[in-house]
Amino acid sequence: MDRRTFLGSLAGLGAAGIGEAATKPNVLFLAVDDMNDWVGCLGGYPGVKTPNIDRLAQRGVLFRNAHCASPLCNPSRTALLTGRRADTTGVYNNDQFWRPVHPDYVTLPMHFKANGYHVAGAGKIFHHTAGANPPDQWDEFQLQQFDDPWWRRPEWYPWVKKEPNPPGHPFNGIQNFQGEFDWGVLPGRKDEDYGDWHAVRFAGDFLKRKQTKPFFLAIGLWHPHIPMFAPQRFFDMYPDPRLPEVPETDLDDLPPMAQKFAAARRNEHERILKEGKWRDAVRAYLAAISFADFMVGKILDDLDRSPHAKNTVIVLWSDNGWHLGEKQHWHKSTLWERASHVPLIFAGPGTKATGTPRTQTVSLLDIYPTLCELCQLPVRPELEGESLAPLLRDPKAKHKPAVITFNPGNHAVRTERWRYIRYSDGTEELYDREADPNEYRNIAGQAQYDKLKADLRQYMPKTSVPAVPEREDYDFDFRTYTYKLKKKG
Ligand SMILES: [Ca+2]
Repeated sequence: MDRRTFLGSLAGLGAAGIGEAATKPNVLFLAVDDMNDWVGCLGGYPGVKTPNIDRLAQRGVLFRNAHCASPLCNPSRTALLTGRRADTTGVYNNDQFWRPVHPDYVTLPMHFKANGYHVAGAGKIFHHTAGANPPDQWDEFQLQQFDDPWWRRPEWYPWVKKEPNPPGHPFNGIQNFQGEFDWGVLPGRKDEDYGDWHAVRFAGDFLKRKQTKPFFLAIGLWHPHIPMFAPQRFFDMYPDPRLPEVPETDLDDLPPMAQKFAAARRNEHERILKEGKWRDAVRAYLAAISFADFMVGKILDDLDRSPHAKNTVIVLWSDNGWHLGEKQHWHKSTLWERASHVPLIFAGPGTKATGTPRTQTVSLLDIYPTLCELCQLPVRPELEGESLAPLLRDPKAKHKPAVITFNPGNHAVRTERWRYIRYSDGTEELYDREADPNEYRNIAGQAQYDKLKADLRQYMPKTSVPAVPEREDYDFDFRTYTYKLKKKG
């Protein structure tokens, strides 16, 4: 036996006999939901308390300028997990299924599974409604538990036992508001009674176990997504929250499609103002962020105490940002910074110059190829992101601008300085983020920027596939996880 064959058989033995040191690194894939840049290390809201995410950024590599591929849960997560842009998958909104249209797609967890990993997950990784998270993606998976089972429709969340509205509901005191958009402290609940704690506990139990293979462990926290429920002490951290600045004239220079996106759910903005609840809602978002951070800390502590601490790549990400009244808009689903800028941190094997934030613009699409490279898995040729491994080694490495897509043919290109938006009807916005970090002044109409816009346009996809069918177009059976397209007409 020559040396190479001998080493080869040793590597083969790794899984069965020698233990983790001889095998590939594990992955802890940690998602939070709707967390914008109001995170200590990102500076979006000075005074926010996120000590655990901040310490992860210190021990790893923080991407200060990371953007989702699409500013909404299902298209963002589908892009990240399939490695393809929304314009390629046709998944542009929250009511679409990727699986029946693309049964051949090899997603990130499937790729790890096919390459010898034990693949486990809990909570919200794929989109959270039934039909988005096929069980064959995982060796084991624990479904998401919600803080508000009284609101969850059985056809979307068939595993949830619906409950009647509890006393004191709605907890934000706004009667007949949008059902999920509630916030407050749930009476009588301890930390571990909140829905996300099921995923936290799953992570803790998993990490204690001895593993015979390298693992890919995906933990998806729902916080700070609405409803923004958290224990009282997280609300107490923010006695006097600041409101975002919203100039009255901010929308005046926007093209019609931008106006339309800003106006979606405008009634919620107006209702929050009318009820005098803006500051309360901001406080609840901050509380939900700090509660999410607390749970992230628990998972990181469990990893650090485990035998896997040294051989696990950690990646933390949020699927999209969140508006809290900026541009008179709430939620996500816009092409502005508020909806696209997200936390992204890598730590562990393969990272160097840790504690030094990277300022290059990057995309969540880049996570899939990065994890392949860090774990020495083949990089699938269809992936549309670009590995971040060079940036993880070298803070000065070059990287492509980030492209954000919302609905077919509407794109934003984000470089370190500029945000250029072009809608499907050819109308545009351009912001110089050095001079105008809140994106108040649309300068797309100034002739001096024509060359810049033409250069940035090169990064936008040239074509967009039509939207795939929606949930209501199918008969979906949760027990057998099968989709049957309904006959038209
Ligand atoms: Ca989301």
